[in-house]
Amino acid sequence: MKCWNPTCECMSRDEMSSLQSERLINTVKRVYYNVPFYRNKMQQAGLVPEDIKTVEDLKKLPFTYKQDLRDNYPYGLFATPMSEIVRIHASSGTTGKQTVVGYTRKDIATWSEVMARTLAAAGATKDSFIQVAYGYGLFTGGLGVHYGAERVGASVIPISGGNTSRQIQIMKDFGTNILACTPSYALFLAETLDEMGIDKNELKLRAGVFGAEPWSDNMRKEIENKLGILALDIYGLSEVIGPGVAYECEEQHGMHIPEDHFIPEIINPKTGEVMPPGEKGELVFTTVTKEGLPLIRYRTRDISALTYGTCGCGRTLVKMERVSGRTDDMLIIRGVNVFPSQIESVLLEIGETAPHYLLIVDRIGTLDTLEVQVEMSDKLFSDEVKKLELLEKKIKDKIESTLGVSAKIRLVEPKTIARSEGKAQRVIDKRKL
Ligand code: DLL
Repeated sequence: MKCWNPTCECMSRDEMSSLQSERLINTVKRVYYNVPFYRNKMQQAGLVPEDIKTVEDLKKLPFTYKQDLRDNYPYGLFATPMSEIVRIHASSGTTGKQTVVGYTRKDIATWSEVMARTLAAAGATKDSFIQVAYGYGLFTGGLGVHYGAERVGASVIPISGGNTSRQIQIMKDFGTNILACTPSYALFLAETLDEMGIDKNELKLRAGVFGAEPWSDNMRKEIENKLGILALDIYGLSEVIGPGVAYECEEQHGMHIPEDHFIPEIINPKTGEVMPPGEKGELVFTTVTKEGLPLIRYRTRDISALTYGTCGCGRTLVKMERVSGRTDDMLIIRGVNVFPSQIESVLLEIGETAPHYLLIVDRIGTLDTLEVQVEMSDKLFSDEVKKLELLEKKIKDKIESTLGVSAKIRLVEPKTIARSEGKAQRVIDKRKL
């Protein structure tokens, strides 16, 4: 599969560092003189723009948090006059105010460029048909992929999320080659395909770019088998730009970050210290080309690790490993750290249930409880009780041995766990109520 922009995706480390340094110096100047919030923070840290001379100096700069965006709601961190802003998006999040982000015309061009790289890595060309089933609207998924697909010159099918049987009909009739949606929705589409009695070979689907929520390699295999495609992980967040912050290539081993635009770091979330390559920690981004909302050392709360080197695909861009969870969606159950994605991985590895699950965490007295509800497949549903009990025990034992936490397993009837058309909700934590 072709690189969209070999000059930027395959440059040497030295070339990349000098490009990053030059762009970082400009960004720091821009935010210092245009955004009072950044100026104040730098002054408090005793820094002036001239202190930032190379990308190595990045670690001197203070972090920016989601809360800072909320405190400056809606436009307080924008670095250009509103007359330069041509698009506004927002991400809802579970608590507090929306996070509002703005793009200048050049930012939209940057976004289209990084999304074109993402889609080209999935095999998109001007001959492709790309079905965009991410939501259109304030969410960045739909329009982000849309603009990238147009930049590639593909034929875009802007269907947005929902209306699942129509999605399948269109996929079949319009000859969709690349599907873009959340991995949970991809699975739901696969299930519906089956129900509609359409064989995957009747479709022209070749690849999917799935992201916006955590998923596991086992889930990938499930989607690939059911849809007969190459399933690629794509990552992004509205604050940084939207989708396009990292993308997998055909190697399926980590996501390339277009670091000529977004410089990543991995830090220890407790101490803020920068961690060496390969170690897991919190992902932090600094944007070096954005105009509307430049971000300095933005704490994503996503957990990942970075690896440098030349990839099998030829790209030299740093890779981030699959997001294993968020510093804030980690459940602590009786003192054990549990990420929903770890449980998903166990369920799919056993592979005897449907890939739909819900975690219910509660506290009885002082004791945390974890219930894992998992859907039976139709075949399993008709099995005898004894067999089901054995399966429950098998799941329970496997979760206990892999995660070190005991859980109650409840096999529930097929199709009883709510399906999502966007980001799936997998955890109900009753302890907070
Ligand atoms: O979800 C942007 C996006 C749209 C990415 C479409 C990929 C595809 P937000 O709504 O701001 O933006 O949510 C960002 O979603 O901090 C992660 O916690 C999570 N996330 C996004 N992609 C992945 C992924 C979009 N591939 C938040 N794996 C991020 C795991 C992901 N988590």
